[in-house]
Amino acid sequence: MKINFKKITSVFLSALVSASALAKVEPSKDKKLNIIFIMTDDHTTQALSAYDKRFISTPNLDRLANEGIKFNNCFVTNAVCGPSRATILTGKYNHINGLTDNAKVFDSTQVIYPQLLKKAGYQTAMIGKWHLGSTPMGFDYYSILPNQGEYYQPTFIENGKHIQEKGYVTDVVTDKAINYLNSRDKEKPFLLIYQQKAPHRNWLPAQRHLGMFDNSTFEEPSNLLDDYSNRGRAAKEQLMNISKDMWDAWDLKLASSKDLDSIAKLPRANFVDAKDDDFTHANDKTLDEQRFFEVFDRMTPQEKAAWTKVYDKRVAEYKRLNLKGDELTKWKYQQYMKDYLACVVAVDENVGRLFDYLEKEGELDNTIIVYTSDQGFFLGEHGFFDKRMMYEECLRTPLLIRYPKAIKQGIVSDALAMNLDFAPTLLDYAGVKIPKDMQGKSLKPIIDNEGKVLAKWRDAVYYHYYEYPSWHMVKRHYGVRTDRYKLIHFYNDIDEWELYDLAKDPKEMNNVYNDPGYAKVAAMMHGKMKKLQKQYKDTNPTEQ
Ligand code: SGN
Ligand code: CA
Repeated sequence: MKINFKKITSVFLSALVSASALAKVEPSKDKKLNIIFIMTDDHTTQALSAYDKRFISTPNLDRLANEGIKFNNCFVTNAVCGPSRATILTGKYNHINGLTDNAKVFDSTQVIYPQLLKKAGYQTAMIGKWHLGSTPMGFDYYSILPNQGEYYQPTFIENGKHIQEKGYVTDVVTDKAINYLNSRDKEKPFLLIYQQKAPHRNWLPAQRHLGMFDNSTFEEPSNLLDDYSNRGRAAKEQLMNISKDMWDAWDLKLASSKDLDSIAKLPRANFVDAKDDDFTHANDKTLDEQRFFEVFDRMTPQEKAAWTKVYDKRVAEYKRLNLKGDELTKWKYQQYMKDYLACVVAVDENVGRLFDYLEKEGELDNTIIVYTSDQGFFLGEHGFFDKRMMYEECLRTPLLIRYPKAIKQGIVSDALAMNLDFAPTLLDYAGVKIPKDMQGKSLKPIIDNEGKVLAKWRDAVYYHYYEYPSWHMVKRHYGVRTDRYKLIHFYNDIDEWELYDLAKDPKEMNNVYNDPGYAKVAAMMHGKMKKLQKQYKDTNPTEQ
């Protein structure tokens, strides 16, 4: 009889590994772990099947949850792109790191966690969406999308040089990540920050996913047709309503091939460049077709032909149905979901490609992999798209972490986690000292406690949003959320308070701030808010 020693050894070894996982191996004593920080843009938990199975299946992302930890309550400090990124890198609130809104430029002389890892011997790379205005510092290699980036044939700035790439952005960012890992120094641990543009507006799916949801009908949120009664002016006066603020060509892809042909004949000088930070164009629908043409025109002739074949059917349906009012809103919601979700499918596939590469290299289990988004997003809840509001759908962001050497498989945490905690957590796992002035906390003790809340853990999170007036016109506000209540103050050109009882009103339809039955709760929440403002040094919140 032939004995397969190799197999026996590997069975024995894997038994040892799982035994040691339960015994909580100290990762710093082990071979230095690698870190991959994966972040997408505007990917909300409703569109990630580890959290919500109503709309889409994301098997590769779910793998992180099944083989690691899923945080159900991870919240951002400010639900908009640049500010969230600045908080993640510095471990500090935006009034401290200076990047209160997307129009500002990040002061890259500040200490960010990749720099500290680099000093500790890590090779560091930043690939994909950066969106902080300044040049990335603290990286051995960077290849970033300028500003928001483009879906088709994206341009990158690679270690200072502009490079025009071919293909679909989600695939290209992954190609670059894999190429980088291939060329790394295999003797040293690495930090790879891999950040997708998708599924950001204006939701252009990859060629292989065009029309993939054409036969699907998505469940509508119960508050898709919200009339904002029992809420204040902030909810009523925003410009992110599916019914009135989505653009026909740019968002809903309702420019037919004929329209696009005629735009193509106009002199290029007619095209107005609506820059991301220039919100004067934010609701100027006269630019709609031109703006769509600009992104469409990046496609190759074959890509354009495949695109119009699919979307001409949508245009024909739109004309044939000739819907009005609520029926039109519901139809728009379906089209929005089709495009947004198709962009998420490409993200999931590409995360799968990255896992395959790591597995082949034998590095998968030696790498702590974090998955998150810069914030959540509204998928029709309250009739909204976009984010910014301190309401649940965009305050919450996905957080999945896999590292089988020290994280038990399939654990779930309801602890109040924050994007403020990411930097301290990663430094902690890497065995690098966490600077005292970082305002977040390492999540490692919670993870070691199998996700269960610790006696000394925070009981509330603090939020502050500043970008007003700007895109979508969401009023400035700050607030505090505990596991049950949420208190928000909208300020600047308004002075209104909202209080929600999330146990009784999880969809935040009923502001109880002036309800005498909630006076005690309101007082308790004011107390927590004051305490956190002091702790985080945001004591003059209306003065930024
Ligand atoms: C663009 C989008 C907005 C979006 C901002 C910020 N408009 O300006 O809808 O809120 O980005 O997004 S678009 O017409 O150009 O698509 S963020 O994720 O970068 O904060
Ligand atoms: Ca974003």
